[in-house]
Amino acid sequence: MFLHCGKFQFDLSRPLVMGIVNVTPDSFSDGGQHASTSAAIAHARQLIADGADMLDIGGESTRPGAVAVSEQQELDRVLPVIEGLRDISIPISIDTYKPAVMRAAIRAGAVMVNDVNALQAEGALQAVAQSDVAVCLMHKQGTPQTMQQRPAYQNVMDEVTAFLRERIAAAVAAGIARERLVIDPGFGFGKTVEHNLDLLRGLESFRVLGLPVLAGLSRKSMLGAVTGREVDERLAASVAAALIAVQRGATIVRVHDVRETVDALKILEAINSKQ
Ligand code: 8Y4
Repeated sequence: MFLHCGKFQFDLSRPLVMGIVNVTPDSFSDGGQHASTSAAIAHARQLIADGADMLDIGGESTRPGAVAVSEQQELDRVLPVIEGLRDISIPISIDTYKPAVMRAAIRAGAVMVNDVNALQAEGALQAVAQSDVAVCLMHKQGTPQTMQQRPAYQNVMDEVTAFLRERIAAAVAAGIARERLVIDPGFGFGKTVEHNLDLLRGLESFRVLGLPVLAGLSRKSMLGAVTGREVDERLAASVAAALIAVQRGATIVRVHDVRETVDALKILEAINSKQ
């Protein structure tokens, strides 16, 4: 399987590690815009050194309960970071659901849109269709503000699959070639621990949709629920979850801890590429 990402073309016979770069001032307190820009650029360069295959740059927290930021605020956060990374050799994904941010980020060099809203915003399908970038269509139930209040499904696998099927059809109808699409069950987005475990257990079933699967499990609360660990102590659980996801068919894993995840995937690769 291949993924067409602007000027990049990924061979997905080997799993890819997407490193998370957050550009949110709360991580860097009172240093102002410049401080968070340089910190994010430095972090991005470290993730590349650690072996990331791509970077996901986001300027709005989508954690449960997080507050929305304005379009201008988001642009002010992410554009200087994308521009500051012009010299890197790996692709940049922009984590946004806002069409204006998608367009500006693509103009600045992003080659993938990671949309937790699966291009449902007004103008989002068109923003991506009028470019040649890849897009990740993610499932969520509800909005980041309310999604963890009372997640409910008849059958989480079936409902997530049906939603992704519909968004794939919408993207293709808008003129986005299948070669540019990635799908994602959206771990933690309007799901209980049991729903998340069902999705990870059943991840192989998404194969029926015929598209590469991205899994984002890194440090998420389901790992805290299972291990009893706080968010900063979920490294081992995150690496384990990424490895399980890849063994069950994920071809991209979105992670904070790139170095450790790359090492784990090397062991899997070593046993799978038998002599
Ligand atoms: C600690 C740190 C605990 C981070 C929770 C979190 C996904 C995603 C996010 C995902 C795709 C997050 C932007 C949530 N998760 N994009 N984005 N897939 N495609 N929470 O699973 O990392 S943000």
